[in-house]
Amino acid sequence: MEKQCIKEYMEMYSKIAYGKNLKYATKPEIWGALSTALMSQIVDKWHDTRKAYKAHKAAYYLSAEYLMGRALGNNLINLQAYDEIAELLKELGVNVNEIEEVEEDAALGNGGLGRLAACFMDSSATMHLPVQGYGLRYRNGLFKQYFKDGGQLEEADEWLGYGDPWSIRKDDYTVEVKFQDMTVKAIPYDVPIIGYGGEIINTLRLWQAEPLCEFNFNLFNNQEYDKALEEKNRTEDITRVLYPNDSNDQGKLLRLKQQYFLVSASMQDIVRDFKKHHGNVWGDFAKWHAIQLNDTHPVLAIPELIRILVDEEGEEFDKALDIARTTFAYTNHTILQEALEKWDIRLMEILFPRILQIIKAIDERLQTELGHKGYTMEKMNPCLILKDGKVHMANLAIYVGFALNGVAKLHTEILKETELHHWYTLYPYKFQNKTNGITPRRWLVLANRELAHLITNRLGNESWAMDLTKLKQLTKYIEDEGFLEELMAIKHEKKVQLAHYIEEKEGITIDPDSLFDIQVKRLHEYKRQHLNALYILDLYFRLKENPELDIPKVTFIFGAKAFPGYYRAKSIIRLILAIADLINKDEGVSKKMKVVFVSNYNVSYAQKLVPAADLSKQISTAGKEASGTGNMKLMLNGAPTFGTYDGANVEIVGESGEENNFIFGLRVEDIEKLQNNYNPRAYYEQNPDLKRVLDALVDGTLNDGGTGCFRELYDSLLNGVNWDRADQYYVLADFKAFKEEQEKVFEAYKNKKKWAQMSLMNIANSGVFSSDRTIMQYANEIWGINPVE
Ligand code: 9GP
Repeated sequence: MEKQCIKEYMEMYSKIAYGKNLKYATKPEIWGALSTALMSQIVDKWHDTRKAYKAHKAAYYLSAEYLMGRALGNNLINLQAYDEIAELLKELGVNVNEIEEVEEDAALGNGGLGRLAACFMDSSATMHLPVQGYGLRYRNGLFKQYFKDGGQLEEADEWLGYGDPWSIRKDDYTVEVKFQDMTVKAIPYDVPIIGYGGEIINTLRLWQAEPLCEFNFNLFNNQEYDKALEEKNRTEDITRVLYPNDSNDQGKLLRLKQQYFLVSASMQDIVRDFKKHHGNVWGDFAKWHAIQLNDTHPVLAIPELIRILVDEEGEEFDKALDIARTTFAYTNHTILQEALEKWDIRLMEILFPRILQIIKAIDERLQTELGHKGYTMEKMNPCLILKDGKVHMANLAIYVGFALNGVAKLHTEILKETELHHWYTLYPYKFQNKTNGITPRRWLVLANRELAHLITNRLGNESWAMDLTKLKQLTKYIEDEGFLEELMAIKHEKKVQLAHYIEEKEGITIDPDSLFDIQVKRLHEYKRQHLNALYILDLYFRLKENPELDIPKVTFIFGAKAFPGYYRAKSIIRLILAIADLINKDEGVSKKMKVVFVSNYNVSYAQKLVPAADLSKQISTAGKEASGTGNMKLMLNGAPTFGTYDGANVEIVGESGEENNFIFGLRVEDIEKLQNNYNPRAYYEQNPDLKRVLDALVDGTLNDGGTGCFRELYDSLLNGVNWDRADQYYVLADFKAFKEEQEKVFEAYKNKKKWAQMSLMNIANSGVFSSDRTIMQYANEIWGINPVE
């Protein structure tokens, strides 16, 4: 990277874009100028990458979510120019961290699924794989979270406030997307995905919805101003936010519109590109393209491709279906019914009747095939795409797709043996496992530069960042006191940095010498943040009774967004905030423990939290967490897992050893046995500590701001609410085991050397959880694509 060149570009850009000399530029302006300068440096390589890919089969990743986080720091790492640019900024009188901090996160996702997509983009480029991402450019992301009067509130995320130097609008690749009642433009914004080393630059293409016509001139002239802009607003709503509230038909229609908008634009783009390079030899389509459907959100791509082939290219329906059957593969990321989408047939009829017609034709083929196999209607039922007035998206993906994968070994087993057993008996060869992974560049090289330096020093070079299994070599330091001390000094430094940030952002003082016990992830009952909260409350009561209780000083840290319409998730946030308030204000107890719920948890916050964690809390109900990826990030940064035998925790423990983690609670098979006669009230009655904390929800100990939501939560655990069974996620059943395991944590933490060794064993054995490994498995075992030189 030519430092001088970058500087000159920044000076010029500052004059053109901001009308001022660079030395007067504000921090956001410096960020804009630097980012644009870097873009100018990569454009040729980006172009070369595209050219090199033309002769190869490519994979396309279709996803409603990409949780990218900030671009600048990560791109500097991948360009291996971080230190150089830091120096340049120093010459300009600013610190690189301050410039990184002004960037808003591109939070175009909700949780693990979206962050996985982002890690896959990074790994594809790093492994030189021809993979292109397709997604939506939500102008206002998901939402920003803040706390007021003890609860979560949401506001629009204006992440584009300082502009978007990290994408290029490509008007010449615009396509039109047609709905029954309107036609809109899909404008691509291309985001460069810089592979580590900077040689390969892949593309993430994000579509933005825009109207065919800015406003209706005649209506405006007639002074009907709102009406004149109606079409524009209706169009822009399509890519305004991720997961708009779908509690009524209007909301459902908007979500469906979003999904079709994404897939129609992407399929038109792929077909256009295919025709340009291969003419209309449709029989070759799957030789050149594999399309991965990330969960059910992009499954409409299947009928859309068929529609294009039949209606626009004149292919026969069965031929088009065959092409689809060799092109699409589907990843399942959850077994929770709420996330396995089923859309009302009547809504599809309103928006795109032709697509519905195609889905019906596919369903007929399915029924015929099953009929030939001797299936009765009853046996067919679980596989049907159309039933009960709904379109079952996962069934469509599984029937047409040539492969379907789960995201951790346990999850894939559950799919085969239980959730999708009916499909497994039909097509066992379609089922695969691809255990998730995370990119070591963002989650170690960037987020924990101190630890990355230590590793590079000891291993002799940086090649571990491209082959994470090399971390295994660190096990040779297991008895090396000097190394262990250095490791713990880095952990302490990261805790100091986090403590400063939390002080500044949340106004809460925490002690870096305390044990940082961290649970960060989406808020959901199955993830059981409330189990952690109930334990903390129990510890509070015990400390009140006995201030001398022999535990190390501890800070419990949470970070999570609750979906705006998910009432009980919001109650759990309120509960944790109330517990934090009670404890942090208690002069005596707060000397021993504190509780912090950080606001607006996002990728950038995670980059600060993950390296500072002493303990990684992964306590989902066994069988419910498909994989988890936060667990891998925390492991890579040296935090032992405190978790249930669920998702990828199983594999984490398998790699680093049970003795280096804290595993507790019911396993899948225990829950299977328990489920038919589970009586949470028995646990409540037999365990006085559990009774005490649950009673605290309703006896006035905790303030729920007059909402009544703690009572509702209490009822959900003990009595069941509406038609739901009491304590569906076995919180009460696991409380005792949780508590016993946490005691073991406190005991282990007292032995500093032992703890450092546990931490080291986690780092050293995390290599398999690199998303480079995962993406190579997708490439080899599903897509049939190869790295390109
Ligand atoms: O809940 C899963 C999480 O366990 C997994 O790690 C992640 C990536 O595979 O996907 C999450 N699923 C969703 O966000 C929705 O299906």
